[in-house]
Amino acid sequence: MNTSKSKSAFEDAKRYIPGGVNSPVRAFANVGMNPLFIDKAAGSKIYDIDGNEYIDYVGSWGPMLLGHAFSPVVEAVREAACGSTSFGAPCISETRLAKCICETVSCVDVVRMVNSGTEATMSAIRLARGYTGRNLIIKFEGCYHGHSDSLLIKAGSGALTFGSASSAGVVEELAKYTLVLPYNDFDAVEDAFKKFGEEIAAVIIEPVAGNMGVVKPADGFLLKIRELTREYKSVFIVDEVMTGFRVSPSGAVGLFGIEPDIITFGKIIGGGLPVGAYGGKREIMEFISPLGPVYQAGTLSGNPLAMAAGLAQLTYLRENPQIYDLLEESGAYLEAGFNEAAKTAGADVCINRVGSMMSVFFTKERVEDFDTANTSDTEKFKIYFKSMLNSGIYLAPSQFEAVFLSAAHSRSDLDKTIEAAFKAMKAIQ
Ligand code: KE4
Repeated sequence: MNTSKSKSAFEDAKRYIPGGVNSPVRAFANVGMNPLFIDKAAGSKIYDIDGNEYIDYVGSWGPMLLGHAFSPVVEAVREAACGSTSFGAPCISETRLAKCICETVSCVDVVRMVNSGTEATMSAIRLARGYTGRNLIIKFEGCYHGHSDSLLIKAGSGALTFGSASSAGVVEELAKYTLVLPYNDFDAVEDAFKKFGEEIAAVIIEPVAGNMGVVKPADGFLLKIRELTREYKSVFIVDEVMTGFRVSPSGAVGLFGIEPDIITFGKIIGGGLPVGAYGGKREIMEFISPLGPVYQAGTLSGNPLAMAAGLAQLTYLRENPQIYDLLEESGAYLEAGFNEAAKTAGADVCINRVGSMMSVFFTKERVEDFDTANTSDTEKFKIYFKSMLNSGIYLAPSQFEAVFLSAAHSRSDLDKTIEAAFKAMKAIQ
């Protein structure tokens, strides 16, 4: 694969952009390679500036559920752009997208648009603290909720000890208000509420983790959190930035039958344009300005182009619910093919999948939390990643991310991907 143009583009980018990228994971550091610079994409395919074609399983990290350059989305953006790109004033498309979300996700009475998943979760945390008058929040190890200070926190030294900053620049005094618990650990959550319950403003969780690789919630784990947050009057925040409108028509809350107080959204609801959102019970959401005392704002929140793109994508999904059956079929087909490839090569893998999001871990263990995810052999992942890329398969450049399928991935795309997996699994042995 000739990638010389990408190589020089990366050198050029590094002259003007820190690390040459606008988001760290894109730098391909986790796989020890230079990143590919992308020229264009259509359907399930992505093309780098050297003209190489790949089957894309990053899908812009989730938004491209219907594939790249999906024409209803492109047309909607094109039409909106002709009426200016931003007003900084209310427009009907904001109401239309909000209505679509509220009608599709029953536990959302009202929803506020922002510009990223980070803004959505940051605002939800502030709202929960303002609504309860409490300071403590609980998150789970391995879950990523964007880069706001209260959420860039790693687990404390011992069980039930408060977190410490996982990034430079996060004030340690703030980190102490975040408790980081093991994902799927019922006892840890119960102990935390027994010890701190009256002080806990909120629990935030990825209902299907995608940022330690894909890890499913243990049966009853989300409901246990719902019970405890209700008992102690804490706010239950479910972060559906990745899973929303992906793992079912009404996301993970629909799939698992849970009723959180607040849900955060992103990615798919923007159709590839910058959109985040947080919504939930009216009683809580009305604490947000201009109605209530919790301030939150944004120059480009509800941007007409982003609203048009999100509305086009969500409308198509609502009108074509059979897409979710297709995504499940494709996901199951890919999972079976990868397991067959690993078995044939004698490679130890754990494959976790929920619908159209999947991860391959190179370990004998069942991956059920951050610790078991970290038993994966990341050197083997690098070899697997490079082999797949050389076969024309574009995966997320990190063990701790997910493969994202779209409705545009054809059976022949999947067969080509599985064939590449047979080669990659042999390469790691
Ligand atoms: P953004 O601020 O990146 O739009 O969203 C943050 C976020 C919040 N919650 C969840 C569950 C998320 O997965 C994310 C962002 N996801 C990563 C991919 N694992 C974005 C990729 C990147 O950082 O470049």
